[in-house]
Amino acid sequence: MSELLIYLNGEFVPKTEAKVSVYDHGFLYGDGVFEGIRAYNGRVFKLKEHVDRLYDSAKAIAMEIPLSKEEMSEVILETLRKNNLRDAYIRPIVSRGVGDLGLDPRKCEKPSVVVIAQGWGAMYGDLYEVGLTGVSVCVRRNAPDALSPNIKSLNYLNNILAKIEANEKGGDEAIFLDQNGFVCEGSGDNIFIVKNNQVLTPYTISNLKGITRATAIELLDEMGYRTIEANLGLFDLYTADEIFVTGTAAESAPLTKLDGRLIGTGKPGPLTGKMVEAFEKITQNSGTPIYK
Ligand code: PXG
Repeated sequence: MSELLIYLNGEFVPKTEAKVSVYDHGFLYGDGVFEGIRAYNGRVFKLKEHVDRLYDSAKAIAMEIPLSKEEMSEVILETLRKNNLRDAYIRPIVSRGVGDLGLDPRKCEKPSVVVIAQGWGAMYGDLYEVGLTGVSVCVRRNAPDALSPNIKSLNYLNNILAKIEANEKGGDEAIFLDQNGFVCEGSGDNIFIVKNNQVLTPYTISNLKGITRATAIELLDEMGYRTIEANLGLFDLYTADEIFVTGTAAESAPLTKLDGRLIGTGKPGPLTGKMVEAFEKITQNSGTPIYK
């Protein structure tokens, strides 16, 4: 098999040659933004939404991406075509660019733009049937007035610390709380609970405005469930009938155990099952075609 081609600042280069400078502020400071996108069955799922969020993240860190949104979308599609991909994980990355050792972003002349696309299957494998084990972690989510969790920034240390803690405690996914003890999200996904036939999810002040979250809310709407945004505590999670998480990587996945408690029956619940099915259907049957 020939080497994967990566888009790097206007060119397609083989994976082993796709390199950025050690003076890039993405490397030095985590100064940049990224997206995680999936392609299913020859189509890119929610391409516009992901490109819009990439530009919103850039706006929030006062960085101007040197491509229009249309150009960025075309680069994403072209990266898939160059690698003959139909089912893929796509990672656009825009960093502040090459500067000097000082923090000042004014020293960085032009943002670096990278798009990686590679083949990818389900993240959690057979855990979709069994359900994930969650662990609420001690490390708190970045406060919105420190580093907004709405920014999909290259600085994912907060999430990585949560992941380390979850791994240490034998969980599949970390559940973040904020300084007030309200539930925020997972390390890479949003969270929903079902209780007495009502669906609830945290407000997005303390988490990423997930595109899968928005899709889930639409799908639930079509099933006759109006999702309520609320402040949720661990008590609400422990006593929920069902919990599921949503994300580009995780898709929609049941969470059946949390901090040693079984959630509901301890098996993926009926509404979660319907969500997993509906999500699979929409990803297989919608999106921007990669090939003409
Ligand atoms: N919260 C956080 C912190 C995320 O990083 C989501 C929620 C879900 O958002 P979307 O728009 O994808 O529904 C994310 C996105 C990984 C990985 O390797 C995770 C994400 C993206 C890319 C890779 O686990 N999560």
